[in-house]
Amino acid sequence: MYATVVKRLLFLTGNAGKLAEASHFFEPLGYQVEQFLVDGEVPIVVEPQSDSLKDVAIAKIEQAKALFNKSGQDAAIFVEDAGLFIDELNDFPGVNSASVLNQIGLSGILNLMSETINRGAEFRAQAVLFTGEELVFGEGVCRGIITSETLGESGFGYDPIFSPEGEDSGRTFGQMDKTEKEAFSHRAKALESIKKQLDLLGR
Ligand code: ITT
Repeated sequence: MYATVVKRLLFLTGNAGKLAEASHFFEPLGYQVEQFLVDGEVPIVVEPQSDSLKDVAIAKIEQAKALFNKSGQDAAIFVEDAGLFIDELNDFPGVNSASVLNQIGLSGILNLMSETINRGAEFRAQAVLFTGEELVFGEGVCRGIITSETLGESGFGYDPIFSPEGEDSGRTFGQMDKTEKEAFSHRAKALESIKKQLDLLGR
């Protein structure tokens, strides 16, 4: 009998919500997800000015690889870039979702949309995993609507104002637990795609 090998996955992120969702997804599949730290701190990562989540994610994984070489541990490394793209606001806040949330908050988004009838929007996620030999990319999109008020306190970020398509009772991500959100989310789709490719690679 061989012992089950637990694979370590180091996630370079400063976002505790993203880390918790990646752990929730990967741990039942035999991965141990840890935050990527250097000297006990989340390293500072420079994000390029770009309209492309993929360009930002590639810049992050390159920086993670450089830091990882120095740390010399045996693990896969992982990054993810995500954002909320609102139809009537020409995809705002998009790649700037983190800074916009800091600056105007959920109430700022709701105010911008107070007269807006078309409430369509989507979350997009671009994940990249470095196995130690190859880069594996996964993308996910989740369509939905921006609600007219904040609903729920679960999740993080924009979750209380986003209700995914196919959620018949109109609940937001903020009103769901992790398993429920995973059934719809952009992140779960991106991670699912990565997992399938790792299986094909025999990793
Ligand atoms: P990193 O350190 O991983 O870059 P971040 O918070 O900067 O963390 P992103 O740039 O990927 O992460 O996220 C952009 C913003 O979109 C940020 O404010 C998130 O809170 C928000 N966001 C991303 N995924 C979300 C989700 O599933 N639900 C709600 N908000 C989300």
